[in-house]
Amino acid sequence: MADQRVLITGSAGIVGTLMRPRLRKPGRVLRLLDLAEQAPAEAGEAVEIVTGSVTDREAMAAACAGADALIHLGGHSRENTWEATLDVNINGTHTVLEAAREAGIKRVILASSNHAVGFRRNADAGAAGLPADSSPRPDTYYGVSKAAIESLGSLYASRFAMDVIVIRIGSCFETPLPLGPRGLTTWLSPDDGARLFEACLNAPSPGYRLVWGVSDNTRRVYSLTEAEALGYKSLDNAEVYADQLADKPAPTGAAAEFVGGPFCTAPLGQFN
Ligand code: 15L
Repeated sequence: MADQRVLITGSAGIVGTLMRPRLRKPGRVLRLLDLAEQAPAEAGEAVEIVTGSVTDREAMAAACAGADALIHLGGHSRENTWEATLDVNINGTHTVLEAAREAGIKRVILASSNHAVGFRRNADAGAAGLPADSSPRPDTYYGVSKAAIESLGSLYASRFAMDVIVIRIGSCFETPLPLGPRGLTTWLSPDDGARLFEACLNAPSPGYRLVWGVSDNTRRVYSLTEAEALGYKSLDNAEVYADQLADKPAPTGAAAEFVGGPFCTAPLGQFN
């Protein structure tokens, strides 16, 4: 049987770098696209390194050719100017989806963020957690761009019968420690991240889905029901780091009230 070829955009970014070693497996080739320089293939590592931008139609058409699935992580991952956010995150995702559609890629996974709903209240989460399809309440231009790509994904799934799974990622880092106490709520461990991407790649005929990307943290405020319906099972819990964060100041004010934390008060349109 031919290898499964998975195109990952933004593969040199934080999440992409964490996923590269975790998503490799026999019978799979990872095609890694980024503007930034990437580590060359290790001995025996089935990767194709592509340098290109998600805003470049020709580069995206070439990158999508022959791919079976797409994981779109590319784009600005924090607040930026409106122009840059529009160009790279929203127009870039449109370019990526168009290229995927034209190339006949049927399975697309889009990286959204908790900041699409950053102004939802932690206190409204309830026992099950905030539903994954809570309507957008963005906290930044960045959050607006994530809400927009969720809509684009829905549109492409409905119009073109593509399977599009959008993941509202909490905070995917090696550990929650750099994030401070909020990380005990929002952390998606890299291993859980890989488990979730695998579930998204393998779920039979999911159509359009919106799920949270978070570990089964004791303090989580996001529902896992929707991701679990795809076959995801979290095996990690940020609480094991709680002692190491005990003397760090807890968020206050809006950063404590809303799920977007410090993004809710970050100056709009300013790179930070
Ligand atoms: C995000 O969407 C960012 O890309 C990431 O850098 C983190 O800041 C994360 O949200 C978060 O909320 O911690």
